[in-house]
Amino acid sequence: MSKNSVWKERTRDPATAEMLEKVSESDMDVTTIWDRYEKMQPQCRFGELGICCTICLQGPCRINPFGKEPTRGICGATASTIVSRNLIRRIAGGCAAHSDHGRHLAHTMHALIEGETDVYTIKGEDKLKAIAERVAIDVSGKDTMELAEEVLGKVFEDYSRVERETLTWLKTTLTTKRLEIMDRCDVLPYNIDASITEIMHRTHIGVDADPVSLIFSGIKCSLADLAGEHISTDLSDIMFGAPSLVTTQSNLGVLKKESVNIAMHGHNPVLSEVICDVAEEMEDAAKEVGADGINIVGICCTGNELLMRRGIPLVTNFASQELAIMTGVLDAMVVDYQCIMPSLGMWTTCFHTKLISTSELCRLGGDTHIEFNPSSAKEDAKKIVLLAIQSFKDRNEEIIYIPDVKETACVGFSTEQIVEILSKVSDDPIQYLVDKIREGKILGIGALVGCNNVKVRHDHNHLTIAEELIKNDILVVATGCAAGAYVRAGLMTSKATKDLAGDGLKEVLTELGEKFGLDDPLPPVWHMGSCVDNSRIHDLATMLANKMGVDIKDLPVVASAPEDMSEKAIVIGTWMVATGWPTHVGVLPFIHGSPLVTQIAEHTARDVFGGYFVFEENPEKAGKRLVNIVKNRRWRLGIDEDKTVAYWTGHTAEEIFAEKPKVEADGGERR
Ligand code: NFS
Ligand code: SF4
Repeated sequence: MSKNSVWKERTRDPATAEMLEKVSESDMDVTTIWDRYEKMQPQCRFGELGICCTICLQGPCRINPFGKEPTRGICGATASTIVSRNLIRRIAGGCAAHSDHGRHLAHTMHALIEGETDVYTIKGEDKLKAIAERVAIDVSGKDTMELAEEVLGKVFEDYSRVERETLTWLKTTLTTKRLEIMDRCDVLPYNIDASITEIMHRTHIGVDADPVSLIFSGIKCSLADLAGEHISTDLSDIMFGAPSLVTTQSNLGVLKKESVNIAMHGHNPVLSEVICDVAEEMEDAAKEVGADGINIVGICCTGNELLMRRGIPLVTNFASQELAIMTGVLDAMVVDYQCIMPSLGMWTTCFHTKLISTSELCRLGGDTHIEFNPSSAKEDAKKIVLLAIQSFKDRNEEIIYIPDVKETACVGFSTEQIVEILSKVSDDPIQYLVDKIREGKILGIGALVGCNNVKVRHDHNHLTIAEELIKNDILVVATGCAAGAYVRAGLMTSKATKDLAGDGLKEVLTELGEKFGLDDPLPPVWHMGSCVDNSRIHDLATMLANKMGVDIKDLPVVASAPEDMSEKAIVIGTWMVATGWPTHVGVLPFIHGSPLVTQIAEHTARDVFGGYFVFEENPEKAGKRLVNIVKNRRWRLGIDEDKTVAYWTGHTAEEIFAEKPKVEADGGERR
């Protein structure tokens, strides 16, 4: 057994394993997420099954999962009521996080338009125009600021509408067929905030006890979340530009001993974009303290935003965030909000690293709080960078250890960039993709998204499933910490295409790479951004569906959150199912205490929306199952023959489904 094999059981990332070993050898009084997970064992089974209720103070109430007493909570709530209420409160939590992120971008853009800040500009004029046209604004004769103001007006409307009209960011981003289904099910939200409030109200003691209506209000809120995510992506692209291809390096090895290292961690690009600009101007100040300059790196989705737009290296994803501090060269960890471990305060008190919180929403023990506001953005950013520079002087040279692990990655696959790449090979870019899918060069598309979860080996599920998909000619698009795993593991390289992709996929990626002016194939995993940028994946699928004249539920696509952890992952999974994606999760959500809710997630959802959840903890099995789902959907579309079905029925798919799309909107594929 190699020296750090025990650490390799915890993670598939060599840099993380190396640092875990370092932690074990040190006498620092710190614990990692893995240590704390071990101390937490055994975890509560009632909680795991979702049948513990603390909604009112008569509880906690726990239902006996074996059918014995107690079968109801003190108020009379059944297991299914409790599971549904807990589930949709998580959905509301995820929606709140994403949509509040969108709102903060909207407020920043408002400050820009009102002239309250001169730090931000409209870098994505084309995107602004495209969005304005999409949301039915007459663009003729209007200048950039007028358009921005009108688009922003529509954004604020989606957060505050009184009339029962569907959210603009859903009406203009869903297929017609999807809108019909949603309308029929009465799950089209009119106001993002109201959807969250409605859930908190419904789940209060003594309101909704019907699991089905509870779940449907959860679906409505998940659609509000999709709108909130889409708004976040759109406004970020308007202010900071839509990402385009950029090559960079990632993993802990990008930290530099000689530089002032600043990690930008969290989710919202409004702060990190300014920090990058300001840092460029403050190089001299860094040199004055003996550094050779300022090295900005990213963690989690703020990291993904910077990676996509600026090629800033991603240093870790969620699970390994603490270990960046262990290197002894991280001079500041600057956080906005979401997925920031509360343990960072403990870590930074043991090291010289300054933990700088910047949002009133997110304070941590041991932090230095420098509140960041759009109107004083530059001054705030300067204070933050200066603190990092001063912190450089406090380093303890003796403990410095940077693993020599980094990987190259080609990232920046916004939908705009994808269309541009495809336009090099065809006048009808999306049709090219459709043709390759029909020819079977690309079997389908796999969206690999979501978090790390310490319950599974770090990055292992992400990598195992991606490798299985690309081997089977399924193009992978990725966001969030899944993308963080691929970027650090070398799956976003030409080499990965050459070594790991199936022949058909390799052929297409090679053609695209060459025609786009790269000497090498495009990578087999396309980084589409942060978690709110799942809206980009939604747009890509919608474009494909519209081009093929079908709905997303008919497309040969699958989604997976192999290491799902957060409420945000739950809400994303929910809208993906509702928009027609078969959606795998590798860590079970807390719903299995209710056979009814589990059945809705796995089966009823399929009947109603065409999408459904696939629960599978084994990543090898999950990968194979996802490949089979893609093949099954190809067969249903009439693209491929399925020999088994032909054998048993004596008919081809064409004959079974006389007209296209093959299955009625409220039908759905059967296993
Ligand atoms: Ni998504 Fe991004 Fe990572 Fe999960 Fe957290 S950082 S918003 S929630 S853990 S992928
Ligand atoms: Fe118990 Fe009902 Fe109160 Fe929940 S709401 S804690 S089930 S009494």
